[in-house]
Amino acid sequence: MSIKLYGGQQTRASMPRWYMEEKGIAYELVDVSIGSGQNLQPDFLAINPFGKLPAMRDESVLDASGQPVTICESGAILLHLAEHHGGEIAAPGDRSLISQWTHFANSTLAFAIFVPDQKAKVLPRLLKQLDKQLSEGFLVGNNWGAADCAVTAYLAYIKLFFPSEDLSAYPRIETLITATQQRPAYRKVMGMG
Ligand SMILES: N[C@@H](CCC(=O)N[C@@H](CS)C(=O)NCC(=O)O)C(=O)O
Repeated sequence: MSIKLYGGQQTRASMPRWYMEEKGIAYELVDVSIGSGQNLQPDFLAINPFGKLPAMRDESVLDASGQPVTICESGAILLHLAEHHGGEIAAPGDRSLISQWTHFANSTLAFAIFVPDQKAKVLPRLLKQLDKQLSEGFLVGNNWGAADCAVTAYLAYIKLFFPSEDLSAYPRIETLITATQQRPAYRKVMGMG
């Protein structure tokens, strides 16, 4: 199999994995246990010297020295998949927009969800705008893609990590989270049975 995704239970590997499951992209999952410190062993550090999950090796895409590309960072992996396997780049600007959304999800939205003072000050503003934007369709182009995957995964984290969070002011976000939690591909990668 040309794609190896290195991931572990309850890591951000679920994001690129969800994307590949939804898009029918074949991959091999290599389970790396953080609990037992496998991510810090030489075998895995050769894949990602930072010892972080997820990481991915794609034998169908080569780097400048002709080697299979090996990358880390869930957002970069999603963009790579969108470009090389998901057929998402219909116009040059699509790559820029997908990059914008994966960065937004992994930095701006993630900080607003998980950093306590940001959660109070910034999250409501982001959710209000996302609620509006989600009513306008997919985030990039006319099909579900990497941008939707990244942003939706973080929105769903809100209910996962803060189950009593009241999202009733953002009805489209609530609907999206509920619908996402029912998707077989999402349930599979999140270990929801
Ligand atoms: N921004 C990175 C975060 C990567 C990250 O922090 N991964 C966690 C699991 S979700 C990890 O590998 N933790 C193990 C450690 O830091 O030792 C991404 O989105 O890929």
